Amino acid sequence: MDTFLEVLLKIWDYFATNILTQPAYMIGFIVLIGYILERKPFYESLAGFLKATIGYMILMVGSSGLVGAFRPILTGLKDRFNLTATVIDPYFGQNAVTDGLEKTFGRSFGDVMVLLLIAFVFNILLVRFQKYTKLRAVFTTGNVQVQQSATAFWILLFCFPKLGRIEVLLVMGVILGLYWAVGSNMTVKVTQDLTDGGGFAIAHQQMFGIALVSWLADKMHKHDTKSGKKAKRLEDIQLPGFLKIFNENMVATAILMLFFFGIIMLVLGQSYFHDLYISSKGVSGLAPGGSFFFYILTTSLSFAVNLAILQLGVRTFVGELSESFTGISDTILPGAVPGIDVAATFAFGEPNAVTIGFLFGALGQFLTIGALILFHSPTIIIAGFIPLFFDNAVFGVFANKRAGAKAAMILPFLSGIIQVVGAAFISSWIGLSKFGGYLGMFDWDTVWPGFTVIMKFLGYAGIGVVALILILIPQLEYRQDPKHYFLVVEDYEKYKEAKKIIVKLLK
Ligand code: ASC
Repeated sequence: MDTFLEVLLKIWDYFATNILTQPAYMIGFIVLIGYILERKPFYESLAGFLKATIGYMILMVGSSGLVGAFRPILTGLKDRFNLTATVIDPYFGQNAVTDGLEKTFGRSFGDVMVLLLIAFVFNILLVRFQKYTKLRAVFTTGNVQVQQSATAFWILLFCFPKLGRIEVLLVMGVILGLYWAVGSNMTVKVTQDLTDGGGFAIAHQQMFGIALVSWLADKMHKHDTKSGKKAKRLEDIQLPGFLKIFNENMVATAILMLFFFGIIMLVLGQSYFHDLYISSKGVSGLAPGGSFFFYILTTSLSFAVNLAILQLGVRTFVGELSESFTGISDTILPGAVPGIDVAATFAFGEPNAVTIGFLFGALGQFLTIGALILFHSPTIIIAGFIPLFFDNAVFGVFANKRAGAKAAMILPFLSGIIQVVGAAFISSWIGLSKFGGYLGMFDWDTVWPGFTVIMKFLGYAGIGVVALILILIPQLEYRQDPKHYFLVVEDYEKYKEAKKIIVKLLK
């Protein structure tokens, strides 16, 4: 019996390490299985697998290109001003947990893969029993699942230090599995709206944020319509005179980023980038004798370059994914969509909304960080590139789509403030700030601190309360529009038709 279990665990471990936590292969295999279930010839299924995997790999080249180029610039501010600060970045957060677990709780977290198994299977079951749970999305973004597991593990130990190994795994399997299923389910409708029936949802770290931003944007839109104003989307604004050049996304991104990162890089100074060159062994930074001006220019322009790569990657795999997934949703998981990386949204909607969302989020974060320093907050936060960009840019995209340019500025700006305040509060309270990093993405600055408060103060009953809240959310969503709730994933064209009829009837 024991050896049988061991073999099973070994197989699982292999699957988790090589596929589940490597979203490119995860998406590739989902496409492969989908096509096989559709009874496509094997060579076509294989071609789909390759195209989807390559597309996702291209997306990751763009996204890690962005992170690699701009992370050192933002974290550089910490060294430049000798701050003892907590960097909000998922990878820094993961390192902080690994580093602090032994010292704080005398534990290590070797069970990540087992936890992923429990939560992933639970997520699939929740969708399989959709009739009762009303859940429609499967979380497939494994790289962020690992980061979230680490932080959730810490939070759980903070609330219940005495919890044993098995209990931790079970509680987390349930709570994280629910968070993944419920969170990505909340993005289903608005993502279908954005992508005109792209057939996927978001599985990332700001899913509640996307739902909230979309809800607020709809409110703003309603308010505008009521007061007779016609809100304009970014793409509809015709700028006069020389400002016309900003209508071209690559030009706008280049100029704005040159300005934004140019200032920060000048503040950091040339020698910082020379040192970076030495410490990174030439991977990044400014080589001796290189021109600082052109280094700044190249770095800033690489923003637009990587964004273009990222969009190419999304366009490569999204078509395959939505076509093949019907194989899965017609057979084993009816009414389901895959939840994928948030970066996929950047290939839809207005590209300038990505830049605007990022910049207004940065404004919100920087002002709030200034306030933390001014008021001598015990924890100072350093903006990390990933929360700054991936959260706020996506908020910009959804806000622009639903309510126009004004919403695409205001909502990411507010998010920037919330991110810093939320991260400062939770990371000091649970004791992670001491280890230099915190996950810091929107849901983890808002929803998870909320869960932590509930569990810390209600004890074990708090676990039940959190689970209950998560279980109720999709029920409430369903109740708002039972007729079209499943139609939106099953047949988006029909859904649009039905919705139009309703709008006409109302008129
Ligand atoms: C994250 C994280 C990444 C990026 C990536 C965006 O939260 O850990 O590596 O965002 O998923 O494409």
